[in-house]
Parts: sequence; structure tokens; C-alpha cells
Amino acid sequence: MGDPTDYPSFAGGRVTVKVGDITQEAVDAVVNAANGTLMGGGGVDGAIHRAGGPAIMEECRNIRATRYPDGLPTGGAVITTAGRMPARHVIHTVGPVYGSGGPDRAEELARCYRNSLEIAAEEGLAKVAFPAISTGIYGYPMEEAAAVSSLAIQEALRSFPSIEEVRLVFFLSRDAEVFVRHQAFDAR
Ligand code: AR6
Repeated sequence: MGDPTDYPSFAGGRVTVKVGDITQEAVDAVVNAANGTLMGGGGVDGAIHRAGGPAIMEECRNIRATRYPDGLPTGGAVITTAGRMPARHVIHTVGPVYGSGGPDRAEELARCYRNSLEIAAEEGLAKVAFPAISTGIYGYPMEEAAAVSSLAIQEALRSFPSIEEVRLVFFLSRDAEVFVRHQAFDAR
């Protein structure tokens, strides 16, 4: 596993699926499943800061001090350097905690994908790799996240024609398989 040809592609080939460690992806931007503090954490967030080094945290501190003194809201996204990673940038987004109260969690999860791709388009970035936002520590079931994220990506790709590839990187092959089974991309 890990060869992109192991899994189908979607949205006319613009969405690809693979198994791997997202910190190793040589794309224009990797997306981080962050939290509102932007001060790091476990899961993908921890791996990205470890692999990219202190330059990422330095920019996160600056973003907190200037644009988001109260933290990045759920569904929001911001961009930093990727430091020492092969990618050029990190787009940090904050997914919803599954099962917690408040507004519609699916809408918040969709906004993570939409806002991250909007930033990529604004910055002229063509290739973006995503982990499965919220499906780890934040507890969103992969089956549900697959449907929500695929529809959000499909819609965003229609708005942002300059984005060539959205690469969905799953840590576990089981998660990639569940995603493929439950995604809701138009079969075109
Ligand atoms: N590459 C690709 N996918 C990964 C990697 C990796 N290196 N590591 C884990 N995953 P999570 P969340 C998968 O917990 O649920 C942090 O503490 C993992 O299997 O990273 O959005 C933040 O600071 C899962 O499917 O993110 C927040 O506090 C997916 O990535 C909180 O966790 C997301 O798991 C965010 O929780």
C-alpha cells in the first residue's frame, strides 16, 4: 500500500487517495488538523511541527498575536511556511470535535476543506494534501467524514479551477478504504 494507483481517483482525476505520512508529501501545501490555539498538539499537528521545525510555530505565534488573539475559530484556516518539510506551506485548519454541542458539526467540517482550498487558490497553490480532519483525536467517524469532506472538496474544486490536485493522505489503509467506500463524489 502507499502507491497512489492502489486507490481510485475522483473529480475527474483532481482528487487522489493514498496511504502515508502527510509530512513526507512534496506538494504546494499540506493541511494541518490543528486546534484553535495554533500552538501544536498530538496527531498530525504534532507530526507536522516535529517534521517542519520551529519556523512553523514562530509564524503561528505571530498569527495569534496579530490576526487571531482569541484563537482560530472552528472551520477557519491560515497559512504558514512548512519549514523543513518537502511541502512549501502548511495550511492550518481547526476541525470540529465530534459530538460536542453548538452549530452543525458537518457544516464546520465542510468549512475546513472549503476555507483551506480557498487559501490555496488565493496563494496560487496547485497541489494540496489533506489528512482526514477531525477523524483522530476529535472523534469524527470516518464514514461520516468521508461524505462531508468529499462533497465539500467537490464543490470547492468547481470554484477554484487553478487547483490541480487534492491529495487525501490516510495514515491507515483501513481508513483509506472506508473513505473510498463512503465518499460522495459525483461519479463523473
Ligand atoms: N499523516 C497523515 N495522517 C495522519 C498522520 C500523519 N502523519 N498522523 C495521524 N493521521 P488527528 P483531529 C491521521 O488526531 O482528529 C491534535 O492534538 C489520523 O489517523 O491528528 O482533527 C490537534 O492539536 C486521523 O485519521 O486530528 C488538535 O487538538 C487524522 O489524521 C486535535 O489533535 C486526524 O487525526 C485535532 O484532532
